[in-house]
Amino acid sequence: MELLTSLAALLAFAIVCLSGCAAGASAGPGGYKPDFSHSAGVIYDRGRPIAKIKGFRLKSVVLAPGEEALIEEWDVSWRGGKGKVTTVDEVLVRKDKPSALEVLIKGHSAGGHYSSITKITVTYSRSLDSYLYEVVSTLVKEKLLREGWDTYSKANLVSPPSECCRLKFKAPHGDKWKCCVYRDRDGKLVKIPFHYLMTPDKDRLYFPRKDALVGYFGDPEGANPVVEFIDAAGLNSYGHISASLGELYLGRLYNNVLGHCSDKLGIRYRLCRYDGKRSALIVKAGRVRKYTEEEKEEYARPRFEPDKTCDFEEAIDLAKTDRAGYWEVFGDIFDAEWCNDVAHSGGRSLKCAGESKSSRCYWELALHTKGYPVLEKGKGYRVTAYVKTKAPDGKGASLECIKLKGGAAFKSQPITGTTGWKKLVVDIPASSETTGLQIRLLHEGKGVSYFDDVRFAGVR
Ligand SMILES: [Ca+2]
Repeated sequence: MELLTSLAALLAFAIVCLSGCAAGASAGPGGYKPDFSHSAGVIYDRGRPIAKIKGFRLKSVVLAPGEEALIEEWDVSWRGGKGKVTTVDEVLVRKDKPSALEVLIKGHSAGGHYSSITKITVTYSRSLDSYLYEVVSTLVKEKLLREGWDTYSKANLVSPPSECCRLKFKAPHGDKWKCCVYRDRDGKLVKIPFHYLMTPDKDRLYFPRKDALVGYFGDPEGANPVVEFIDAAGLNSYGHISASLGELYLGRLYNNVLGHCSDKLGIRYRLCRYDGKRSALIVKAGRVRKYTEEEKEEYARPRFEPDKTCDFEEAIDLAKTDRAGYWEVFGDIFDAEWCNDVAHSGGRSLKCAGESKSSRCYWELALHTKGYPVLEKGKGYRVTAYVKTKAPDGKGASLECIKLKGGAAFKSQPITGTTGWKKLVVDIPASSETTGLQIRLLHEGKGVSYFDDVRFAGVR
C-alpha cells in the first residue's frame, strides 16, 4: 500500500515535478529547453502542437521535439469490463513553469461503482532527448460490486476494468518498427517479431511490478516508443500486446472469478521514445519465444508475396519479423489441409475436400495481413492457379477474385470431375481506382481439390 499512499499524496498536493521533470530541469546551456503551453485542448511545446486532449484520450502524441507524432491515440482510461470508467468528470491542465505541464483527468464508471484519477505530467528528458509523459493513475472502488442484492448471480457482477492504458501507433501494422520488446518477470528482454498472426507470444505477457518496459523498437531513424513502468500497485500487471496490429494494451490480472479487486489500484508509468542506439541494444538483447513442435504446426500458415509465384512450400516465419501475407481456410474447415504429398510444384499444395454436394470450403488470402495484391488504377491483371480434382459431384473447383473496393467478383471456369493438373484463369479488367484484391481457392461439392502455384501479374 506504500505506493497508494504516495499516489494519494501526489494527487492531493498536486506535486508538479516527478523524476522526469527533474531531468528536464537539468538541461544545461546548449541543451534543449522546452516551453510547454496549453490552449483549447491542445498541448504545445514552443508553439508546436505535441498532443490533443479528448476526454480520456490523447491524440497525435509527439514523443520528441521536432518529430512527427508516433502515437495516433493514447487512451489512459480504465477500460474493459462492466466497471469501465467511461464518464469524464473533469479535465484540468496546469502549468507552473515552462518545463512542465500537468493534465489531470477525473472520471467514473456507469453506476458509479468505480472512479479514477489520472495525472499526466509532461516534461523533457535531456538524457533521452525525449518528452516524458509520466502517468500516475488510480482506480478506486466506490461501492459494492453488485448491481443489486435481489439476484446474486455472476450476471450482476460489476467487474473491475481490465486495462489501464491503450496505445495505438501511427505507423500502420508496425511497418516502422522491427519488433516489440518487453522485460518479463525474470528481468529478461523478450522479443516479439512482427507478423500478422496472433500467436501466444503476443498475449498475456507478465511484467515485473517495477522497472518493466515495453516498446516498439528497431526504427532506423531512432523513433521508438516505449512505456517504462515505475510501479504498479495491486495490478499484477500483464500487458496484453497486440503487436502486429500496431496497438499495445496494458492490463491487469483478474484475481478470481468474482472479479474482486483491492479498494484501490494504482499504476505509475511513463511514455517516451528511445533513440536508435539504445533501441539497437534492446533489439540485440531480446530473445524470441521458442515454439514447441506442436505450436509450430498449429500456427503454420502458407505464406504469400504478391510478386512471387505462391507455391505453398513455405510458412510464415514465427521467429522473425515476416510481413508476408498468408492463407487461411474457411467454410467446412475440417475438410481442408496444407497437403504434403500432392503437388504441382515442390512437395506441397493446399487441399480442400467435401462430403456432400452442398459442401463448400476455400483457402483465402487473409486480408488483415495486408499482404494481398493491389490493383493499380488503369491496369488489368491476370490471376492463375493450378488445380487437380477428384470431384465426382458438385460445382467443382474454381479460383475466385474479389475487389476490396466495390466488391466486384471474378470467378474462373470451374473444374469438375477427376482431372490431372489444370490451369485456372481469372482476368481482371483495369479499374478506375487503386484497390486490394482478395483471392480464394474454392472447392464446392463432394470430392477433393488440390491447389498450387498461384500467380498474380499485371497485363498490358
Ligand atoms: Ca507446391
